Amino acid sequence: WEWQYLDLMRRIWEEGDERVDRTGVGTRSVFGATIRFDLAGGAMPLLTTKRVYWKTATRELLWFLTGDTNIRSLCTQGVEIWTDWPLDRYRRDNGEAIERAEFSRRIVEDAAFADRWGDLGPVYGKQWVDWPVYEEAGEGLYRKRAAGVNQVAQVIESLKNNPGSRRHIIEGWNVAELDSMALPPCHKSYQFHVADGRLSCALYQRSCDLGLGFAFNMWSLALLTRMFAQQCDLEPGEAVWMGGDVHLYLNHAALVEEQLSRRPEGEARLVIARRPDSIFDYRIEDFGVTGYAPQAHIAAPVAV
Ligand code: THF
Repeated sequence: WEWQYLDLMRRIWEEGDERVDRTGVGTRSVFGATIRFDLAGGAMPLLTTKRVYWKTATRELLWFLTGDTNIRSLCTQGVEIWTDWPLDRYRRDNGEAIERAEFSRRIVEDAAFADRWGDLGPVYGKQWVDWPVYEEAGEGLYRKRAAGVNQVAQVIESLKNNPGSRRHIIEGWNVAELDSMALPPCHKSYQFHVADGRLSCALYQRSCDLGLGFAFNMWSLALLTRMFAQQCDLEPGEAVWMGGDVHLYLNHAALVEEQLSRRPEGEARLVIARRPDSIFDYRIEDFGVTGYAPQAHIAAPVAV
């Protein structure tokens, strides 16, 4: 499967449309791409042409499932993949040249500071488990209902009770709240599908950083599918990834060259140590990977 990724990378680097993107870094991009992976037998789409920190990606996914949108619990676990956005805002608002490590340390040590500066707005976690609902409050007024919609719990229920449905969807793109998010969702829409006792999931990702984010996004798609399958007593089927604007940042040239010179080798498998009571009860210790012997990590900067 990894050749699908490497071929897409080469095509974008050689033929992609070059533009100055939102971040000012510049990208080459193509529009519309699909990558498929068969999850049968515990196989996982973990890139072998560079080391991917799957535990970091897993911690991020578990964080989404808690509904949390503050980076504090990530920073506490040493996960810094979301730190740059709050950091950027803090620097802009305060005109202060604080170091990233110092900012992260304050987020961890000072709860009030984290409340004020660590929140990303109503991003993935909030929309997944608490999508806001409004109810009439009389005199033409509306108020937010105390509990929103838990899309994750609803999809688990619909998979159990009505597996043949074509509506098993978890949506992150809440149009009315996009403006209050640090970043509008990239992996915005997940659709599950049951056929022949197997659970598949398709992700539509409107925008994909192929050099950096994709490895995480593909892993999380597969992991989420495995967790859903376990909870619904189904066998894992396929993970189908669909990208809209799929791009390579121009400052990832060294990564692209190095990765395209490597060849995939081996296949990772996921072991889930127990069957938690619900989709919300997984812990990082529940997951193990076997057969993963990747080539060296390739560092690359993230565009904010
Ligand atoms: N913005 C951009 N420009 N790229 C992205 O991939 C991205 N995301 C999330 C939101 N905005 C994005 C953030 N997710 C890394 C991984 C995932 C991220 C952000 C950054 C990253 O730096 N990964 C490194 C090191 C990881 C580590 O140190 O643990 C890597 O080599 O994988 C995509 O959803």
